[in-house]
Amino acid sequence: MGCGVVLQTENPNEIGYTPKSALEKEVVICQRCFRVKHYNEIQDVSLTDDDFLKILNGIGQTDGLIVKVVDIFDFNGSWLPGLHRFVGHNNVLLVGNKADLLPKSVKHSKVINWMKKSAKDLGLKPMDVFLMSAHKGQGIKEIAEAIEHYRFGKDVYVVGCTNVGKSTFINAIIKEVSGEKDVITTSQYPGTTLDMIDIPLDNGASLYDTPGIINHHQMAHYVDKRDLKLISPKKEIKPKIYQLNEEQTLYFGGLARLDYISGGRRSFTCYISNEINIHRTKLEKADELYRNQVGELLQPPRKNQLDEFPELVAHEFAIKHAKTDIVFSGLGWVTLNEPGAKIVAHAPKGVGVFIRESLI
Ligand SMILES: Nc1nc2c(ncn2[C@@H]2O[C@H](COP(=O)(O)OP(=O)(O)OP(=O)(O)O)[C@@H](O)[C@H]2O)c(=O)[nH]1
Ligand SMILES: [Mg+2]
Repeated sequence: MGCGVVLQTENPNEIGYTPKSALEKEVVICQRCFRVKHYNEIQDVSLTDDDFLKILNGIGQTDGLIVKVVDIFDFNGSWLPGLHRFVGHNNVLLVGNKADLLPKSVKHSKVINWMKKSAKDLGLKPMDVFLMSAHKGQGIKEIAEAIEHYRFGKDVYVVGCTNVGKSTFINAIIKEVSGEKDVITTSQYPGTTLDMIDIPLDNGASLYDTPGIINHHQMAHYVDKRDLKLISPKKEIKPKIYQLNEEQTLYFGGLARLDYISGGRRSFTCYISNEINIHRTKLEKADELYRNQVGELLQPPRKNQLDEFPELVAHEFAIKHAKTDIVFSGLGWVTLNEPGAKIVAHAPKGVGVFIRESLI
C-alpha cells in the first residue's frame, strides 16, 4: 500500500517505480517508499498542490464521513483552509493529533473545548471532537468507535494538511484491528502519501487515507530537510519560561524572533521544540546579532542555505487579553498571561504569525 500510487516497473524517474526483481517479494512497495522506510530519505516527486487538490475535490460529491485531522502543535497552520469545498454536505469528525507533545499537566478535556471553540470560530461544525496520539496509539479505539457510529455504513475519508499524521492514524487503526504494523508509509517529510489509499471495511465500504494538502504558511517548507526533525518535536514539550524586561529580544534559532517592546517586566512561556535553541539579547543589538550569527549561533537555517532562506518579516501585536498565544506556524508559540504588552514577532516571509486565546 505504501504511498497509494500504482506500481510500475518501466520508468525509474516516475512515481510508483519498483524494480522487476522486487515484485517477487511478499509485500511490494515502490522505491520511494522503500527508501523512506529503510533510509529515512525522501525522493522528490513532480506532483503539485493542484494534483493533490484534484484528488481531494472528488470527495465533495461523494456521500461519506470526513475525519479531519489537525496537528495540535500547529493547530491553525494545519487547519486546511477551504475544507468546505471537499466536505460538501458530509459530516465531519475533528481529530487533534500529536497529543503526546503537550505537557502532561494539560487536561485533554480543556484542549478539546478549546478545539471546539476554535473550530466554530473557523466556521466548522464537527459532529464531535477528539484528541489522540496516533504515534503512541492513544485515543485510537475511542475514535474508531466514533467513526463506526457516525459513518452509518458509508465510506470514511481521512483528510488534512501534510504531516498531521493521517497515515500514522490509519496504521494505528489497522494495527488495532488486524495486528499488522506500518502498512502505509509515513515520514517526517511533508507530502508522503501520493494518492488515495483504500482500506476495505467490513460492509463493502472503505476507509480512505488521502494525500495531505500543502499549506505554504508552515515553517516546514522553509527549513532544510535535515532540520525538519529539529522543528517538529518528537517528545513532550518542556515549556521554557523567560522573564523579560522591555526592549529585550528572544531568537528561536535563526527561524523566528520575538521583540518585547513595552509592558513592564513579565514572563514569556515558550512552547517550542526542545531541540531549538532560544537566545536572549537586547533589542538594540538584535539586528546586528542576526546579521553576524544567522547560520552559526542562530540556526537553523544552515549557513549554506542562507541564499534561499526568506528574510524575517515583522508583525506587530498589542496584547489586549489575558492568556494570549503568539503563534509561529509550525514552530510553536509563546504564551503571555497578562494583557497590556506590545510585541513584534518576526518570521520568515511567508510563514504565518498570529495571536490566539491560549491553548494551555
Ligand atoms: N509526536 C507525534 N508525532 C506523530 C504523531 N503521529 C504522526 N507523527 C509524526 O508526524 C509525521 C507525519 O506523519 P504521517 O502519518 O506521515 O503524516 P500524513 O498526514 O500522512 O502526511 P502526508 O502523507 O504527507 O499528508 C511523522 O514524522 C510521524 O512520525 C503523533 O501522534 N505524535
Ligand atoms: Mg500520509
